[in-house]
Amino acid sequence: NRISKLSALMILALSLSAMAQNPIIQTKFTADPAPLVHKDTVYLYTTHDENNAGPGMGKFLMKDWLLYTSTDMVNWTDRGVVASLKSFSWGRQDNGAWAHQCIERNGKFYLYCTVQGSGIGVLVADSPYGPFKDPLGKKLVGGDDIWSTIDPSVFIDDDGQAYLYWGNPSLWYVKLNKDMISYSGEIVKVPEVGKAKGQTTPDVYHYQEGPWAYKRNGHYYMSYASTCCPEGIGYAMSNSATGPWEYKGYIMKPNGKSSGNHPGIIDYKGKSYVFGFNFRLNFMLADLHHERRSVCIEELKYNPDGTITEVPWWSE
Ligand code: FUB
Repeated sequence: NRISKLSALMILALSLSAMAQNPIIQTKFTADPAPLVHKDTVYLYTTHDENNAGPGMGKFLMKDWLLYTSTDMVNWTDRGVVASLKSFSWGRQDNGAWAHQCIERNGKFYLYCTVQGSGIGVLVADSPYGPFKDPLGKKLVGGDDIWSTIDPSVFIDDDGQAYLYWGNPSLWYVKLNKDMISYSGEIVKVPEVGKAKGQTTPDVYHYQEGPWAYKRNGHYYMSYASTCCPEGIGYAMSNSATGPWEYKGYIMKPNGKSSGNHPGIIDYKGKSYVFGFNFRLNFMLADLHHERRSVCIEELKYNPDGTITEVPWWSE
């Protein structure tokens, strides 16, 4: 009887540990996951919520960007800080290292970063580990509406045209030149991403922030954090990188206990994954401070028509 109790406990422990994958990083607070698949490795760039902000320090305290790598989506190696506010001489230095994305082109790695309140900049490196340097010495985008110039996402289409998307509460894009550090043409405001067909008023599906643009099997996808708060992850599809975008549904519905979300989506070794974040570590640590977040992953399934099967809130 004692043996069967022990085996029951062991089975429980094993199933708990199998479920205890999220959050995938438990030694630092991380958010805004931007995974990059390069050769056989997933390079996961994250923002970094510092945990020493006391009351009155504001919601976010974010000064640098971190890198983790994995070759099995289970074990993540901490590669440390890859860039910080100090990487940009033109931006504020005290706080505001918000969402980012790294993309590879012709052997160079381009890390697009939000310096919140200052604009979006780009850093370049010869390796995904860095060192990342600012080739421009000035912001790449960010005009009068500087407070909404956040959350860059970059996508390179099959014809070689690259697009930079960003924005809160509207989605914007511009065509990047082949050098990836300059652009041509107008900056375009994308009309109404995330309305269901025929719908005339915004609702919880609606685009809020955190775009993640990609192409898969001929379909263009725009995933994003849906209307704040709490935020879920919504997505729209199109026949082109410039839209029009048709709202398709939730990838993940919002959860009342959390406020934010921010998608990053990849295919890796025959499976698809959505990254985002939850607040579990923060809750476990007695709610240290509101914006102390932790990156999570769930497997994603596509239907034959390219639509995505909704996944439940991050398993813990
Ligand atoms: O992490 C700071 C900001 O919170 C991001 O830029 C937004 O997408 C939201 O996740």
